[in-house]
Amino acid sequence: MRWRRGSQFATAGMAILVLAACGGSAGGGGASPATLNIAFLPKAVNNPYFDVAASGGQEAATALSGTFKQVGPSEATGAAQIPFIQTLTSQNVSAIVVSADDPDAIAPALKQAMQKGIKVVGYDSSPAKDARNVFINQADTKAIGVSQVAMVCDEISGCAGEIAVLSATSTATNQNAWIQAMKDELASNSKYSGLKLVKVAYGNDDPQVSTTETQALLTSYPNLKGIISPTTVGISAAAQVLEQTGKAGKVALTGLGTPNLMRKYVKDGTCKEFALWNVKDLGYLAYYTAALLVKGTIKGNPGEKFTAGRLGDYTIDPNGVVLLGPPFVFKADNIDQLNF
Ligand code: RAM
Repeated sequence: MRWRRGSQFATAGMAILVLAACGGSAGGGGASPATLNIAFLPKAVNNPYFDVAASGGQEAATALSGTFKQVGPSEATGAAQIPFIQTLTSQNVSAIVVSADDPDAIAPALKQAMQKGIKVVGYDSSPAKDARNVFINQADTKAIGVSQVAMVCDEISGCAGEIAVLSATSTATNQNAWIQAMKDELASNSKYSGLKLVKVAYGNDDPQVSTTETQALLTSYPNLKGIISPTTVGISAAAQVLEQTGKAGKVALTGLGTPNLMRKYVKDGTCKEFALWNVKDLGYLAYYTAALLVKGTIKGNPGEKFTAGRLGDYTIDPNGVVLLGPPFVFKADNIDQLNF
């Protein structure tokens, strides 16, 4: 397998480059100039995906002699994230690294934090553009949409018939952008003229709701040929439903998942392939970028270049976005090499 950038796999044995005391003024709340007091606020804390990202944040914190903590709701909604943003703001953390459940709902609270001098970095799912300094995008949005459609097509005999999407919450910035990219690809690429997207269902990144929604898809669309679930919670719940209802192998399943949650289903053929990125590196890059903002080494302006430790060099794009790298496809022949 190949990750474009350094990963826990590709860089085994590589030296970690520690960014030594960067110059520049300190940013960040009431923290003392040297303090990197950075908090991660994921969509929800009971989602293993965010624990993997947190391990990368912790790694970067150790490399930079900063502190790391993760707080967040157990339900993936913008409303549930707001009090956490307010508490972190009153605690004067130096930066908040947030995956938005709802880009607009959390924007006012994030803007209040920014007014206090707290740096805001989006990761995984971006807050509104004016409510963050930088967004760390895990992979190119279009590339994700295109690859999701290509995988479901590969797995459906003749690449024809009804397909559905099982998403996370209806307000998730990342899933909504990926679904739009899938729709664009389905509409514009004649290769997929036989595929018909009949429903976008929302499992809310909740295993139980995702299970119920998958069951409802199978009942409402008895001719369904494939499901794309671009969420680690949704795809694993859908796999379980397909297996339990005897639909494994009959209804194709692909999407975005973690190898540990999907290993069993890849091995038994319920899901032949799915994609994801290096989640630990996403957390590492998000922490690192937040730290450089706090130190004043970067301002978050388009065109700025910086080095993020063991991951190397990045540039902030015109939309204030930093791209981690391309998605990676997991299959039976590589899934045992990956453990997260
Ligand atoms: C879930 C979350 C997260 C998304 C992954 C693929 O864990 O919705 O935001 O990036 O799936």
